[in-house]
Amino acid sequence: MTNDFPQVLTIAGSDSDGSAGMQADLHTFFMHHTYGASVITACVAGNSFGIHDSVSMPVSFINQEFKDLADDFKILASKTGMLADAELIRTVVENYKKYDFGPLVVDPVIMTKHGAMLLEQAAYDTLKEELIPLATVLTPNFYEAQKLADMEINSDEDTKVAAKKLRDLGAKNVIIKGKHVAGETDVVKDYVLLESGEDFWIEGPYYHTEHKNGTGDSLSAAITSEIAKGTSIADAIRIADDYVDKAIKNEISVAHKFGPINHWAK
Ligand code: PXL
Repeated sequence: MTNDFPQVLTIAGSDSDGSAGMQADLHTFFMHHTYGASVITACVAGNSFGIHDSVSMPVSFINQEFKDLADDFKILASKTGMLADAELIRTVVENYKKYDFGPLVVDPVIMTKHGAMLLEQAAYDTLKEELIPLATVLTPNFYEAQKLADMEINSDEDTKVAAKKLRDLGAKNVIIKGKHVAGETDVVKDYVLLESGEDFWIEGPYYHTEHKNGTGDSLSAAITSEIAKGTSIADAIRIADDYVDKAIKNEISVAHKFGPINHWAK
């Protein structure tokens, strides 16, 4: 009986406005009927206009969070989000290797959807060399994929080559989230390359809305939940993509500027 209910873990930063980071993960876990636990790595103060301050948690505190969860819970799948610096990434890697917290979904929070860097160079190297090799699923956006694969992506063929390079870094399965090119097309294409070598595209409409905060966090959190429930990786990714599509399409009115997606959308 103990610990029969599917439990998942987010290892991420807290976003005070509730739209992204750990809060988006927890909304998503809830909507996918999984119980969400959290290892908080950093706290961000911000709102829909932007991020205004952040602090990292001490290593000893993060170690204690992992230990407390390992002592009591049965985590079936985990995900990482914002990991502010190299020491923090190393701490997460050590703890993840020490305990059994299931398959790991790595959302490499390196760059925003608009291409701005969120991680300093030393942290980037640690993420690439130590965390990504642990990934069951890696979920970079277009810019993160370009940076990690060390190449420009200008075509579908390029996307496929980049995904293979990300697999060569050690990630078992990869989804590269597509870029919207203003004025060119209103379709966004995500590319999935599975461990088996099978690959597929997921195409969806581009929605002209500013309520898109937490999109990447929610996609990776939904994949994590589905994996915990025993869904195949391919289906977990499809279900997660569909969830995020609906959550963007059915906008809710919260905050003034770059608002959250709608987790209740059906
Ligand atoms: O969505 C990326 C992200 C992840 N984690 C935290 C954030 C953000 C973006 O604002 O604040 C804590």
